[in-house]
Amino acid sequence: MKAFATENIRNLAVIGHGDAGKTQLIASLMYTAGATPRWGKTDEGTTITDYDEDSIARKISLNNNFAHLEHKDTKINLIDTPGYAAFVAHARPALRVADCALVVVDGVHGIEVQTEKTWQYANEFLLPRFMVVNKLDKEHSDFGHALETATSAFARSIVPFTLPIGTEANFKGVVDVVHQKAYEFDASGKAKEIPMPEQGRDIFERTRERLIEIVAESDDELMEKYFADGTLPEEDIYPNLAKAIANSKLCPVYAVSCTNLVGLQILLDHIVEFAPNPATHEAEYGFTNPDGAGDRIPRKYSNDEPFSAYVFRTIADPFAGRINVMKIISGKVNADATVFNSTRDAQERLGALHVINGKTLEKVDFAQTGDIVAVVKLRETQTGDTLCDRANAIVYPKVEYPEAAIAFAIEPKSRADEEKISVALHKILEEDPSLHFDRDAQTKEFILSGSGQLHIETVVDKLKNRYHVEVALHPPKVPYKETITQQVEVQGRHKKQSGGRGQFGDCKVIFEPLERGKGFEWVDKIFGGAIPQNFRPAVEKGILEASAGGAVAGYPLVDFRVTLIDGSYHTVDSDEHSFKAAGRKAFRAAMEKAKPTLLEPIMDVEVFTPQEYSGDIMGDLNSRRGRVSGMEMRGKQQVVKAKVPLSEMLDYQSKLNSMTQARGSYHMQFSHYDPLPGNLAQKVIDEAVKAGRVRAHDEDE
Ligand SMILES: Nc1nc2c(ncn2[C@@H]2O[C@H](COP(=O)(O)OP(=O)(O)OP(=O)(O)O)[C@@H](O)[C@H]2O)c(=O)[nH]1
Ligand SMILES: [Mg+2]
Repeated sequence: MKAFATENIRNLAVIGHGDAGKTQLIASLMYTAGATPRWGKTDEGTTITDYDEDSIARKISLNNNFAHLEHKDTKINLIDTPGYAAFVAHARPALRVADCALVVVDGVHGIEVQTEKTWQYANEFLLPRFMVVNKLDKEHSDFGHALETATSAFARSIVPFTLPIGTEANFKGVVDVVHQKAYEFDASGKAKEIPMPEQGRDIFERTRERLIEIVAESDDELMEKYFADGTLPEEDIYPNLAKAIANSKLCPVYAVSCTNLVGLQILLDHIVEFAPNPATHEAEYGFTNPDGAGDRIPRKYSNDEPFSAYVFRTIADPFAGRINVMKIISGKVNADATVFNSTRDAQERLGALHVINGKTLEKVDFAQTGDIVAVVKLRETQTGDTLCDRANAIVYPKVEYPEAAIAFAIEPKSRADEEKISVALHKILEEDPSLHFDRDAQTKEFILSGSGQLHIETVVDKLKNRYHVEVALHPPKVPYKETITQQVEVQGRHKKQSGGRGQFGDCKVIFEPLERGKGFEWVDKIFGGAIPQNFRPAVEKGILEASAGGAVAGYPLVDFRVTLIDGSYHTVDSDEHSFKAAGRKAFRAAMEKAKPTLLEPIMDVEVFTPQEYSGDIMGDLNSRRGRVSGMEMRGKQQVVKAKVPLSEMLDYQSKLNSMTQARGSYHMQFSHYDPLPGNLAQKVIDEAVKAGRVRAHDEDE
């Protein structure tokens, strides 16, 4: 692979909703450009970027992967990102290092939930955008409709740079609106110029007019020229279109079919001509110290600046070992260079540098500003780290991932599995910053948290297939709580006589239920000195401690008030310890009579779905004890809002996928606690007893 100057590099993060065809687009672009002799297909599991067995088996991308091609003396680096809800957060580091986002839209469905989400991510990183409307060979595909959904969803000028010739099965060519030419494509994706078609002439003219307007609006002088002549010379149009794109004023749209290789060569031409190169950025900002501490320093994208690079992906390769992928932000770097990891204050020797195509690494001698390269087997470097010149240290801010949404306990199946699990999980975590791993101090269980059930399931698969560690996946834990339903008055009396000084504490208290969310209240209503002032907090403490272990199933008791009304003490034998014990006894006595019950968390749920499935979704939510509270349209998506118990939502993602053919998505957050219905409560209690979480009332002291 030859070296490319910064101006001749394009870094594109391919983003969009799951199934839009991102992985196929990259495979088809590679084939069209002649970068691969064989045309990879997602349906056959032969694409460059979905190479790992989990992706092939599930037919979805699970993490960021890479491909690059050469077109018109330009190196185009393509980062394939996942569009599936559980993995879509990986698009963030890809967008962080890309110089342009390539948004892939399904030509049948138009803009979908994850298209919007990844678009928001791209906004965060202030990224210019290209858009591809894909699958225009398919029945019911509609370029105009897809474009409409885009313009109504996003605030910027979204204008076709190519228009389709023919529809569905007859989609055979495109009109290049910018250069005013028409093309057809042969079986290998090569463009052949044809006469401009008469059909659709009006749309073409309107679109071109709009482009010229956008160019005119970008500059006062051009505006005057435009008013005087009614148009602009070609030499003013092209560079100013590129500028409008780089300034995020304009998003060009391309009509393509990845399965028929229609429109792709023109897309490549336009990427070279109009997509920003890395040096288009004015500067990147870092800090002198990790975690954003110290001075803020600008760094230009230039070979003349000191070396710096941001590591945005780690791959645990079973053969090569740990692969770190970085974007060179400034300077030049040679293979075998010694660099400084400024995030960890450590020296690293780079070894060989590589460019990446899927699982294939190819050695290069050096890399320049703007390029994306991989290094193997660094000692300490991880995703999110900065590598740089020690004398000119800089630390770039890390890309943040969203919080984990769900936690599962996993249990190694055998002793051997237990021994291997930590090492294996450590490697998986290096690859996946959206995953978290804890060990519960009390139960000794391994807790994995991630973005959804599917996410955790892929981790379990990886443990098994790649690291030969077998684990059982336990259902996620629901944080139940307990409360009381009746007011009771009880006595707690603790008395022990065993030679020497005895123990004595005695209290009379009233327990009463409080409203949901009130927690715990303590009221001291003792008049006089039935219990000395200094022992009363011990009673409260004893009750609180006991309430943490619950009354029926070991969950914390909440929403109750305790009023201390009377008691007695002994001048010699009474002490704090005795009154704490009295408090605990009062608690237990109260639980015998106050009719304790279980509370369950209720979630606010929003489901996004194509309209045709909303009936099924509501029916299903009802069967999950949910209460649908509203419906609205957002773009082309129907949003169903409901309150649903958390315990009913644990398997929701997979059900939603099967109901909507993977086109629905949802999010939820905690709303409030409600009483758990009797039959379900009994189940939870039985389980708690079986798990040994409810202790028999020990006659302590
Ligand atoms: N008819 C038709 N099908 C296409 C086209 N492009 C992709 N597909 C199909 O769409 C499906 C999804 O393609 P992928 O490339 O895996 O989609 P993706 O966007 O990478 O999906 P995720 O990785 O899950 O986000 C596959 O079955 C492809 O064959 C196209 O131009 N026309
Ligand atoms: Mg994919």
